[in-house]
Amino acid sequence: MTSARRALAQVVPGARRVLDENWTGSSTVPSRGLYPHQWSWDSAFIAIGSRHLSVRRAQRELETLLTAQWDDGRIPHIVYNQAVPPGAYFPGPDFWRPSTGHTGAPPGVATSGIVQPPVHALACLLVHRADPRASVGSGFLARTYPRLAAWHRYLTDRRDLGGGGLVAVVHPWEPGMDNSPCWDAPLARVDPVPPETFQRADLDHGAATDRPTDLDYGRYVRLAADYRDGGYEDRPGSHAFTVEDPGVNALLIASEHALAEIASSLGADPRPHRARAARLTAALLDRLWDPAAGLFLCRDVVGGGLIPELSAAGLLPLLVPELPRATVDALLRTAAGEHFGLGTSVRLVPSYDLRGAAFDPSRYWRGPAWFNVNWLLERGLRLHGAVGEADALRAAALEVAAASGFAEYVDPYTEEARGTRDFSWTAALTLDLAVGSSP
Ligand code: 2M8
Repeated sequence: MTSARRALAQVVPGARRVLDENWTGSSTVPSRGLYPHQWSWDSAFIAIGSRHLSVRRAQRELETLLTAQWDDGRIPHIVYNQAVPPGAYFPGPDFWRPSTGHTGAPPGVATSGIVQPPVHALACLLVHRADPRASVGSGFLARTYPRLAAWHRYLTDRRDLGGGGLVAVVHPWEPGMDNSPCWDAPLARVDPVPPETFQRADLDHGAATDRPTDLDYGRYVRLAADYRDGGYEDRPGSHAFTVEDPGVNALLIASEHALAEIASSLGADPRPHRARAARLTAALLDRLWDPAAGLFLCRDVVGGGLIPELSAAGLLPLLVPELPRATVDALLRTAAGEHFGLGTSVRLVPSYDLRGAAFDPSRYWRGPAWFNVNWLLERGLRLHGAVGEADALRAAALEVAAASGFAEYVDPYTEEARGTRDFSWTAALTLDLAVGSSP
């Protein structure tokens, strides 16, 4: 048996086992030990994979998350399982409660107050497509569409903090790439809270060398506490950390296109969604494209200017259907070039510049290869006709996921497992690739 066939034979039962073990009855934890609650973009990726096991379960995953939506439209980045002991994860639910005691979450639901990348409309569309007749029969899209539309409105109306038509994030946890070197300069302006004022739980489950540092955490806590104490208001100029990230905005554009399709299938008008996607695409090109780097960069709204660090988030605009051909070609060259080495020095794209001064092959989002980033890139490559590259990436992802025990992330050179194992989105997205990729 070839290694590709062996990987395929291992991935499907292995992924099913991970997803079954991490299912709680209403959603899936990213990992039983390290992340014992529901995370926003994790659940979107998990549903994309679990739709191949049970469409109803994938629908439930997404709807559990969507019913935790705040009254202003935001979808919180964590929905807490209140049966889990409060010390099992830091920060726990109490951390996010402002002095008024009320967040915008529905009564009885405990959530964080920040957000994560908007992959949800794309996930809902893919879950619908797994069994359109059952989806229509159960009213899945009719129930989720208004919530998804309100979520996108929150992002475009309340989070255009730079005033240029893009969504900004206000905390390094929001783009999902927590300790990316892109945040080093903007975070350096943030006064960390002292380490003795909080108790990390993550180091009980993972090697310290694979995780953010205490100094990082001190700054994460400061930013989250300031946002909470300001009543989660999104006024321009009120956040010490305000960044426009190409990954977040590319995912919003892809999801806005998905929303247009969802609207059409419900007999609603898709044109406002297409128009919003077109405006976001123009703003993305205008504000974040760096021709010299051949990559989209992050914009530091507080400090001003583009951040000169090369992150895999800058390749994610390959998910944007209306990207000009010259920009696509430049991104393909950058992906295969010395900074990301895809198909040349590595088989899976690293999260950060292989040549960057801050590159670390083990430490979380500062170099390791992640399966969600590679799944998104595989999709983007296919969308723009780079079929050979997409096929090679798919084969590598299947092989590495199976060999690593569905690791959270891997060293991009050695492909050895890092972080936790039996990680849900690794299982879900490789299952999706194994079953033949998303239509
Ligand atoms: C990581 O982030 C959380 C905080 O949200 C953490 O470090 O505790 C990130 O990898 C993030 O992208 C992911 O959604 C989350 C759960 O898998 O873990």
